Amino acid sequence: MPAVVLVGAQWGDEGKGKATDLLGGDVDYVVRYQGGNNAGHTVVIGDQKYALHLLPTGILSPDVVPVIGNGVVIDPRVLLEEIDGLAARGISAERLLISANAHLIMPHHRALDKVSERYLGKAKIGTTGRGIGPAYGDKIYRMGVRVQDLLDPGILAKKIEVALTEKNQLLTKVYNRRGIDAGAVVEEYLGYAERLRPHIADTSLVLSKALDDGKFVLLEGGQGTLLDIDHGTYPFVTSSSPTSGGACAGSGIPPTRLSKVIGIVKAYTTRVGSGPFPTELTDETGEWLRQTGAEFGTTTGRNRRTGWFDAVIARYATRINGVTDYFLTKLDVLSGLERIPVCVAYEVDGVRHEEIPMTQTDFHHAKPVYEEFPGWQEDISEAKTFDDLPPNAQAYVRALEEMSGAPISAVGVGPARDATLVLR
Ligand code: 2SA
Ligand code: GDP
Ligand code: MG
Repeated sequence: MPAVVLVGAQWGDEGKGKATDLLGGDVDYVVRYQGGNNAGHTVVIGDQKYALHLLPTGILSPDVVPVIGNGVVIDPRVLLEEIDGLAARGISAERLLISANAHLIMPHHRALDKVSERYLGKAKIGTTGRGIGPAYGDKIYRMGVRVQDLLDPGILAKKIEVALTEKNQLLTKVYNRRGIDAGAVVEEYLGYAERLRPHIADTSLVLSKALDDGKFVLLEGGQGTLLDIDHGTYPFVTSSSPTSGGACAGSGIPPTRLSKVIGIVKAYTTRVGSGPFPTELTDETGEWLRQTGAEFGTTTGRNRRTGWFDAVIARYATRINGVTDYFLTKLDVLSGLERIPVCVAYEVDGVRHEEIPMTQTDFHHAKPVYEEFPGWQEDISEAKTFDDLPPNAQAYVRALEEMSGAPISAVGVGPARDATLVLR
């Protein structure tokens, strides 16, 4: 059986949580492969709403094994809070597997994330403040503390002491903050170790055997293509690889075992944090999209920036991820508009660009070239099939499909699990 990757095609918050949950019934394992508790996936099941940050969405499907892969950075305090929060609502995390190779977010990562953003001032990235960048920085710098270190108190203490010797210099001397006591951190993390121990596993081995046994594995991305550390709008990106290539590195599943890449794309565009966003609307239409689409951060509650659909970005996401199918979400949000502009190309200093410009400087200056589509006035949230959609909504979906370069297999018309039209 195959492994399927699910990726965000824009700047995140496309509705990946809902898409993963929808596939949950057919899937045996759901694997998070990058990011940490910066992610926020909202899933609506009946009258219940769940906001997941670190736990894979598969946690909500009782027959699925949720896996936190090696590519994730884990804040154990947040993970345990999330597990306890779900337990209070009757959802067990007993099946959860956590890679022994995943890295831990430490208190100094959270502290450094916040102070470095303040230090950057107007040039700030607009991070979620969860310590993501500093944790990945230490991983690459080979100074990280891994999940498996929780199993060896001596190693854990040594690693924390070494890390804090350097980081406390930074916190106190450069940023003028209070230092962090290594002994207290060791004690705190040894407490987490007790609870996490039963979940720690060699997850790449588990997944390899599962695939050999014919199980269906879904790799669930956080954030989105344009927030990828390599392929996104650097430096206004997250510090990991949400794109499909990252799914292999972050899970230990080789590329030859992937059969499909499902791109999740919103019928318009949003972004949280700083950085270029050519189709951004800073007027009342943008505010209308924010309110109608409930575009507020699932993790931080921040206002999401909003704008029209950008087909240049969708084409880019198709290419970078090798998208085989798209799930188009939030079409219902656009109901009631007279006309719907779609960005088909950019203009930079009078020159038309069909692709994202090579340099970030040009991308910052990119002006969208719009093609307008007629809107529809009907409420489409009760539609059950594609044919139930008004002709203009059908034409809009077909146009996005044509421009994106990959087939749209499903269309979301509401937050609920069943508010989905399956096209093929
Ligand atoms: P970080 O914290 O280092 O990963 O921030 C770097 C950039 O990545 C963006 N980022 C996100 N963008 C959209 N959604 C995300 N998850 C939450 C959500 C965001 C929230 O689901 O709504 O609640 O604010 C997410 N996580 C990281 C971030 O805004 C920076 O631009
Ligand atoms: P993720 O980070 O990609 O999982 O997305 P988020 O959960 O952060 O944000 C997507 C939001 O859109 C969530 O509140 C979902 O419940 C909601 N949503 C998903 N699909 C649809 C849809 O088709 N229509 C509407 N109206 N809302 C949707
Ligand atoms: Mg989100």
